Amino acid sequence: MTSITAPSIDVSIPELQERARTLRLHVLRMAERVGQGYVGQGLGIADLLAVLYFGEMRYDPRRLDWPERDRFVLSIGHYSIGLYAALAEAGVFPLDEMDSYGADGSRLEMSGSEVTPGFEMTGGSLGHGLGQAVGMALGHRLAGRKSRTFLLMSDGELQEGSTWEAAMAGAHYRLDALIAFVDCNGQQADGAPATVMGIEPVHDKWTAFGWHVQRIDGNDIRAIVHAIACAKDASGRPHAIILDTLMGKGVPLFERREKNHFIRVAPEEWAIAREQAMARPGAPS
Ligand SMILES: Cc1ncc(C[n+]2csc(CCOP(=O)(O)OP(=O)(O)O)c2C)c(N)n1
Repeated sequence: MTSITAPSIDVSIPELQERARTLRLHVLRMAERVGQGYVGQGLGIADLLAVLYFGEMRYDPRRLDWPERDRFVLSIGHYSIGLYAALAEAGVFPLDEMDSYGADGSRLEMSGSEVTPGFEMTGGSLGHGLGQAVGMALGHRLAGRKSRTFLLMSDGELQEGSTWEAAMAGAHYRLDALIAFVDCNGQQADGAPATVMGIEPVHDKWTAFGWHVQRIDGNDIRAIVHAIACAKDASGRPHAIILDTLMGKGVPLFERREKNHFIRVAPEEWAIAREQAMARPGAPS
């Protein structure tokens, strides 16, 4: 790959879809090693990560401390399996390192942290990502850098007070180089957010906090690309892109699970899952 990936999508939608399929296979490879995990999250967010890491973000996999790089901040440490897949595919660390996922002493822990090359923050304790991303975006501006900050947070994190304090600060400082993606997958550890502590109307809440807001199908690569382009055209406010995603997306065996937060998978199910992830949508089965 080129050393610094081009900003603003100079790759085709089918290429990005192919990347997303590869990321899903990487997620399954890692999860199979440990037989369980946050598989649904990794599969559900593969489309976003394909767009960011293989089209949109400016970064250099061989120079992770390049000050001008765009930042991807993963607030939700338990989604790290998805980010490991993207970083390995991008060449930040060797593909074979994925086989150490979850093992003692591995740099690929089940809940991601800064020991992993390419991670910008340690995210196990939820509700801190937006505050850190706001700080980073403000820091870039003060330093005169063009870097953009992309954040991925979850619907469960909308129940944290710290999220809304940071949202207020982001709007106050008019951080328009900050894009926060909110993964609304409709689940959290104890069930649906609606039954734990209701979060809707999510769009209206971000709007009321002064953000430029869009809500899209987070598993539609074309829609993700379009939403990022629209965010670039709207200056003076930070951007929230709410993603409606399906946990387990791309593997029907997992898409159908009622509780998908942390799954255990029977040994014989992995081959089926792999086969399903390899199938190209629309291709004859
Ligand atoms: C501050 C904090 N509180 C609680 C937890 C425990 N916890 C880990 S994942 C999780 C669910 C959070 O919701 P969400 O990220 O929406 O869940 P998912 O979509 O992954 O099912 C919780 C409560 C935590 N890690 N940090």
